[in-house]
Amino acid sequence: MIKIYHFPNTRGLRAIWTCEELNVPYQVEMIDFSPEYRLSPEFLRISPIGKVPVLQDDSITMAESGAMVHYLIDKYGNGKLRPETDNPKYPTYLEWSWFAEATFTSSASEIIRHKRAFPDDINAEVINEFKRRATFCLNALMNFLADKKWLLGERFSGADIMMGIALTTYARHVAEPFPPIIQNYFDRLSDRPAFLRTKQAES
Ligand SMILES: N[C@@H](CCC(=O)N[C@@H](CS)C(=O)NCC(=O)O)C(=O)O
Repeated sequence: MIKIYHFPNTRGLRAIWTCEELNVPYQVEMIDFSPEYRLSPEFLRISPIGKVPVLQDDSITMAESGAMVHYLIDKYGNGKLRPETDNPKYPTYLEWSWFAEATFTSSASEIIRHKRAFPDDINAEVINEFKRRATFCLNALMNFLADKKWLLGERFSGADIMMGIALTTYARHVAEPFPPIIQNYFDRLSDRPAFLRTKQAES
C-alpha cells in the first residue's frame, strides 16, 4: 500500500488529498518533525534533504509533493484530475501546479525559514519583503481565477490540489485576509469531501 510520511499541516496534505480524490488506499506515517530526527541517517535514507512529505509505492520513493500529485494522478487517475497532453488546458495545468510550489509557496516558506533560522533576531523588513512577494503571487492567482470555478474552469484538477495547500501556507504564515475571489475559491476547495477526509486523516 502507498505510504505517505507526513506531519500535520504540511505539504503531505497534497499527496493525501490526491489519494482521497482518487479513492486510492494509502497509509499515513506521522514522523517526528524535530530536526534531530529529520536529519538522522534513518530519515535521510528516504528523504535526501530531511523534509516531508515522502511517498513510497512499492519500490518507488519520492520526496517532492508536486511530483507525488502528478505521479498519483498519472498512475492511478484513469484520466481523472488532469487534462490529456493534447488538451489545450494541459499547459495551464502544469503551469499553475508548478507556480503553486515553486513561486507562490517558496515566498511564504522564506518567512518560515527566516523565523526558524533567526528566532532571536527576526528582521521585520525580511518578513515584509516575503509577505509582499507572496501577496503579489496571490494577486496574480486572483486575476487568473476571476470568475472561474477551478484553475481549469469547470474541471477540478491536480493544479487545484497544489494551489489549495499553497493557500493554506499563505493563510498561516503571511496571515493576511484573502480577497473575495480567493476566499470563495478556498471555500470551494475546503468544502470538497475529499479535502475534509484529508484533514481527518491527519488528526
Ligand atoms: N518543495 C518541497 C518542499 C518540502 C518542504 O519544505 N517540506 C517542509 C514541510 S511542508 C519541511 O519538511 N520542512 C522542514 C525544513 O525545511 O527543514 C515539496 O513540495 O515537497
